[in-house]
Amino acid sequence: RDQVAIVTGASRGIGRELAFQLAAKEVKLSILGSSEDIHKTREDLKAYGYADVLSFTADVSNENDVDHVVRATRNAYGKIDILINNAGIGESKPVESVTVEEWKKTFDINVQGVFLASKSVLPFMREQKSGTILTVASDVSRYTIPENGSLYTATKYAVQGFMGSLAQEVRSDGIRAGTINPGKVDTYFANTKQGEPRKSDWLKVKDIAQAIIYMLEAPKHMVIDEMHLHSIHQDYPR
Ligand code: NJP
Repeated sequence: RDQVAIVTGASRGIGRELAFQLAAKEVKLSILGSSEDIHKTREDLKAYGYADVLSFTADVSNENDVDHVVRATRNAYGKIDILINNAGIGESKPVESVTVEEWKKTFDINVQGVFLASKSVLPFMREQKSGTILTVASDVSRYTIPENGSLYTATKYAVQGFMGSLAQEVRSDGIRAGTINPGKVDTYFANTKQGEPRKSDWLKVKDIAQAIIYMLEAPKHMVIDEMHLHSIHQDYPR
């Protein structure tokens, strides 16, 4: 009750569903995405009767954008209990056709974005002596995939290392940090559409949002470092 959460990448996919599930638990929300679609999520939440929602067009790889969202959240709600680093991009391409621009952009969003948002909320969480930072990484942050995923995999390995180290750094101030590592989820990821027939046996956004809520609702003295989950139908390379 009375919790305040920032969710990045809530225009669609996992982040949008998570926003609905958190709002249903009366969590006050700040949601952000790089496109105007983020405001549609807020309007839809309001249409469901969830009033405490701020929405921001903000790029997670831009320090000013991220700091603005964090400050505005703290000013509006007085505290920040939860940060969900969910925004992310990725495309499958053989290494020799990945451009340096694509490499940098993917790292900027998937890795620097997690760093910037975590850095920005930490002073407030340290002051409060509490908080939870969860990052949606990927099953590829522990395994590799046979699908031209070198760039995407590299970013998620980086995030896994960052979050593991962060968890150690902040726990003495009562702050928990962890990752959730899904297999294939039916979203709009990599320029696809939600609900495509080929994705019928993939995990659903509801599954991931529910798992994140489970991690958030764990007793405050308990840290779930990593949660790995995948569809029972997914081949699982190790
Ligand atoms: O993807 P999608 P997911 N700044 O494309 C936002 C991970 N994951 O829900 O910017 C701020 O439906 C974008 O909004 P907008 C994955 O790596 C997925 O599947 O307004 N926001 C949208 O809301 C990622 O970390 C699978 O267009 C930015 C959201 O991000 C997380 O799950 C498997 C942004 C993406 O929604 C959520 O992805 C896995 C920016 N610069 C891990 N750029 C999977 N789907 O199979 C994008 O292992 N966004």
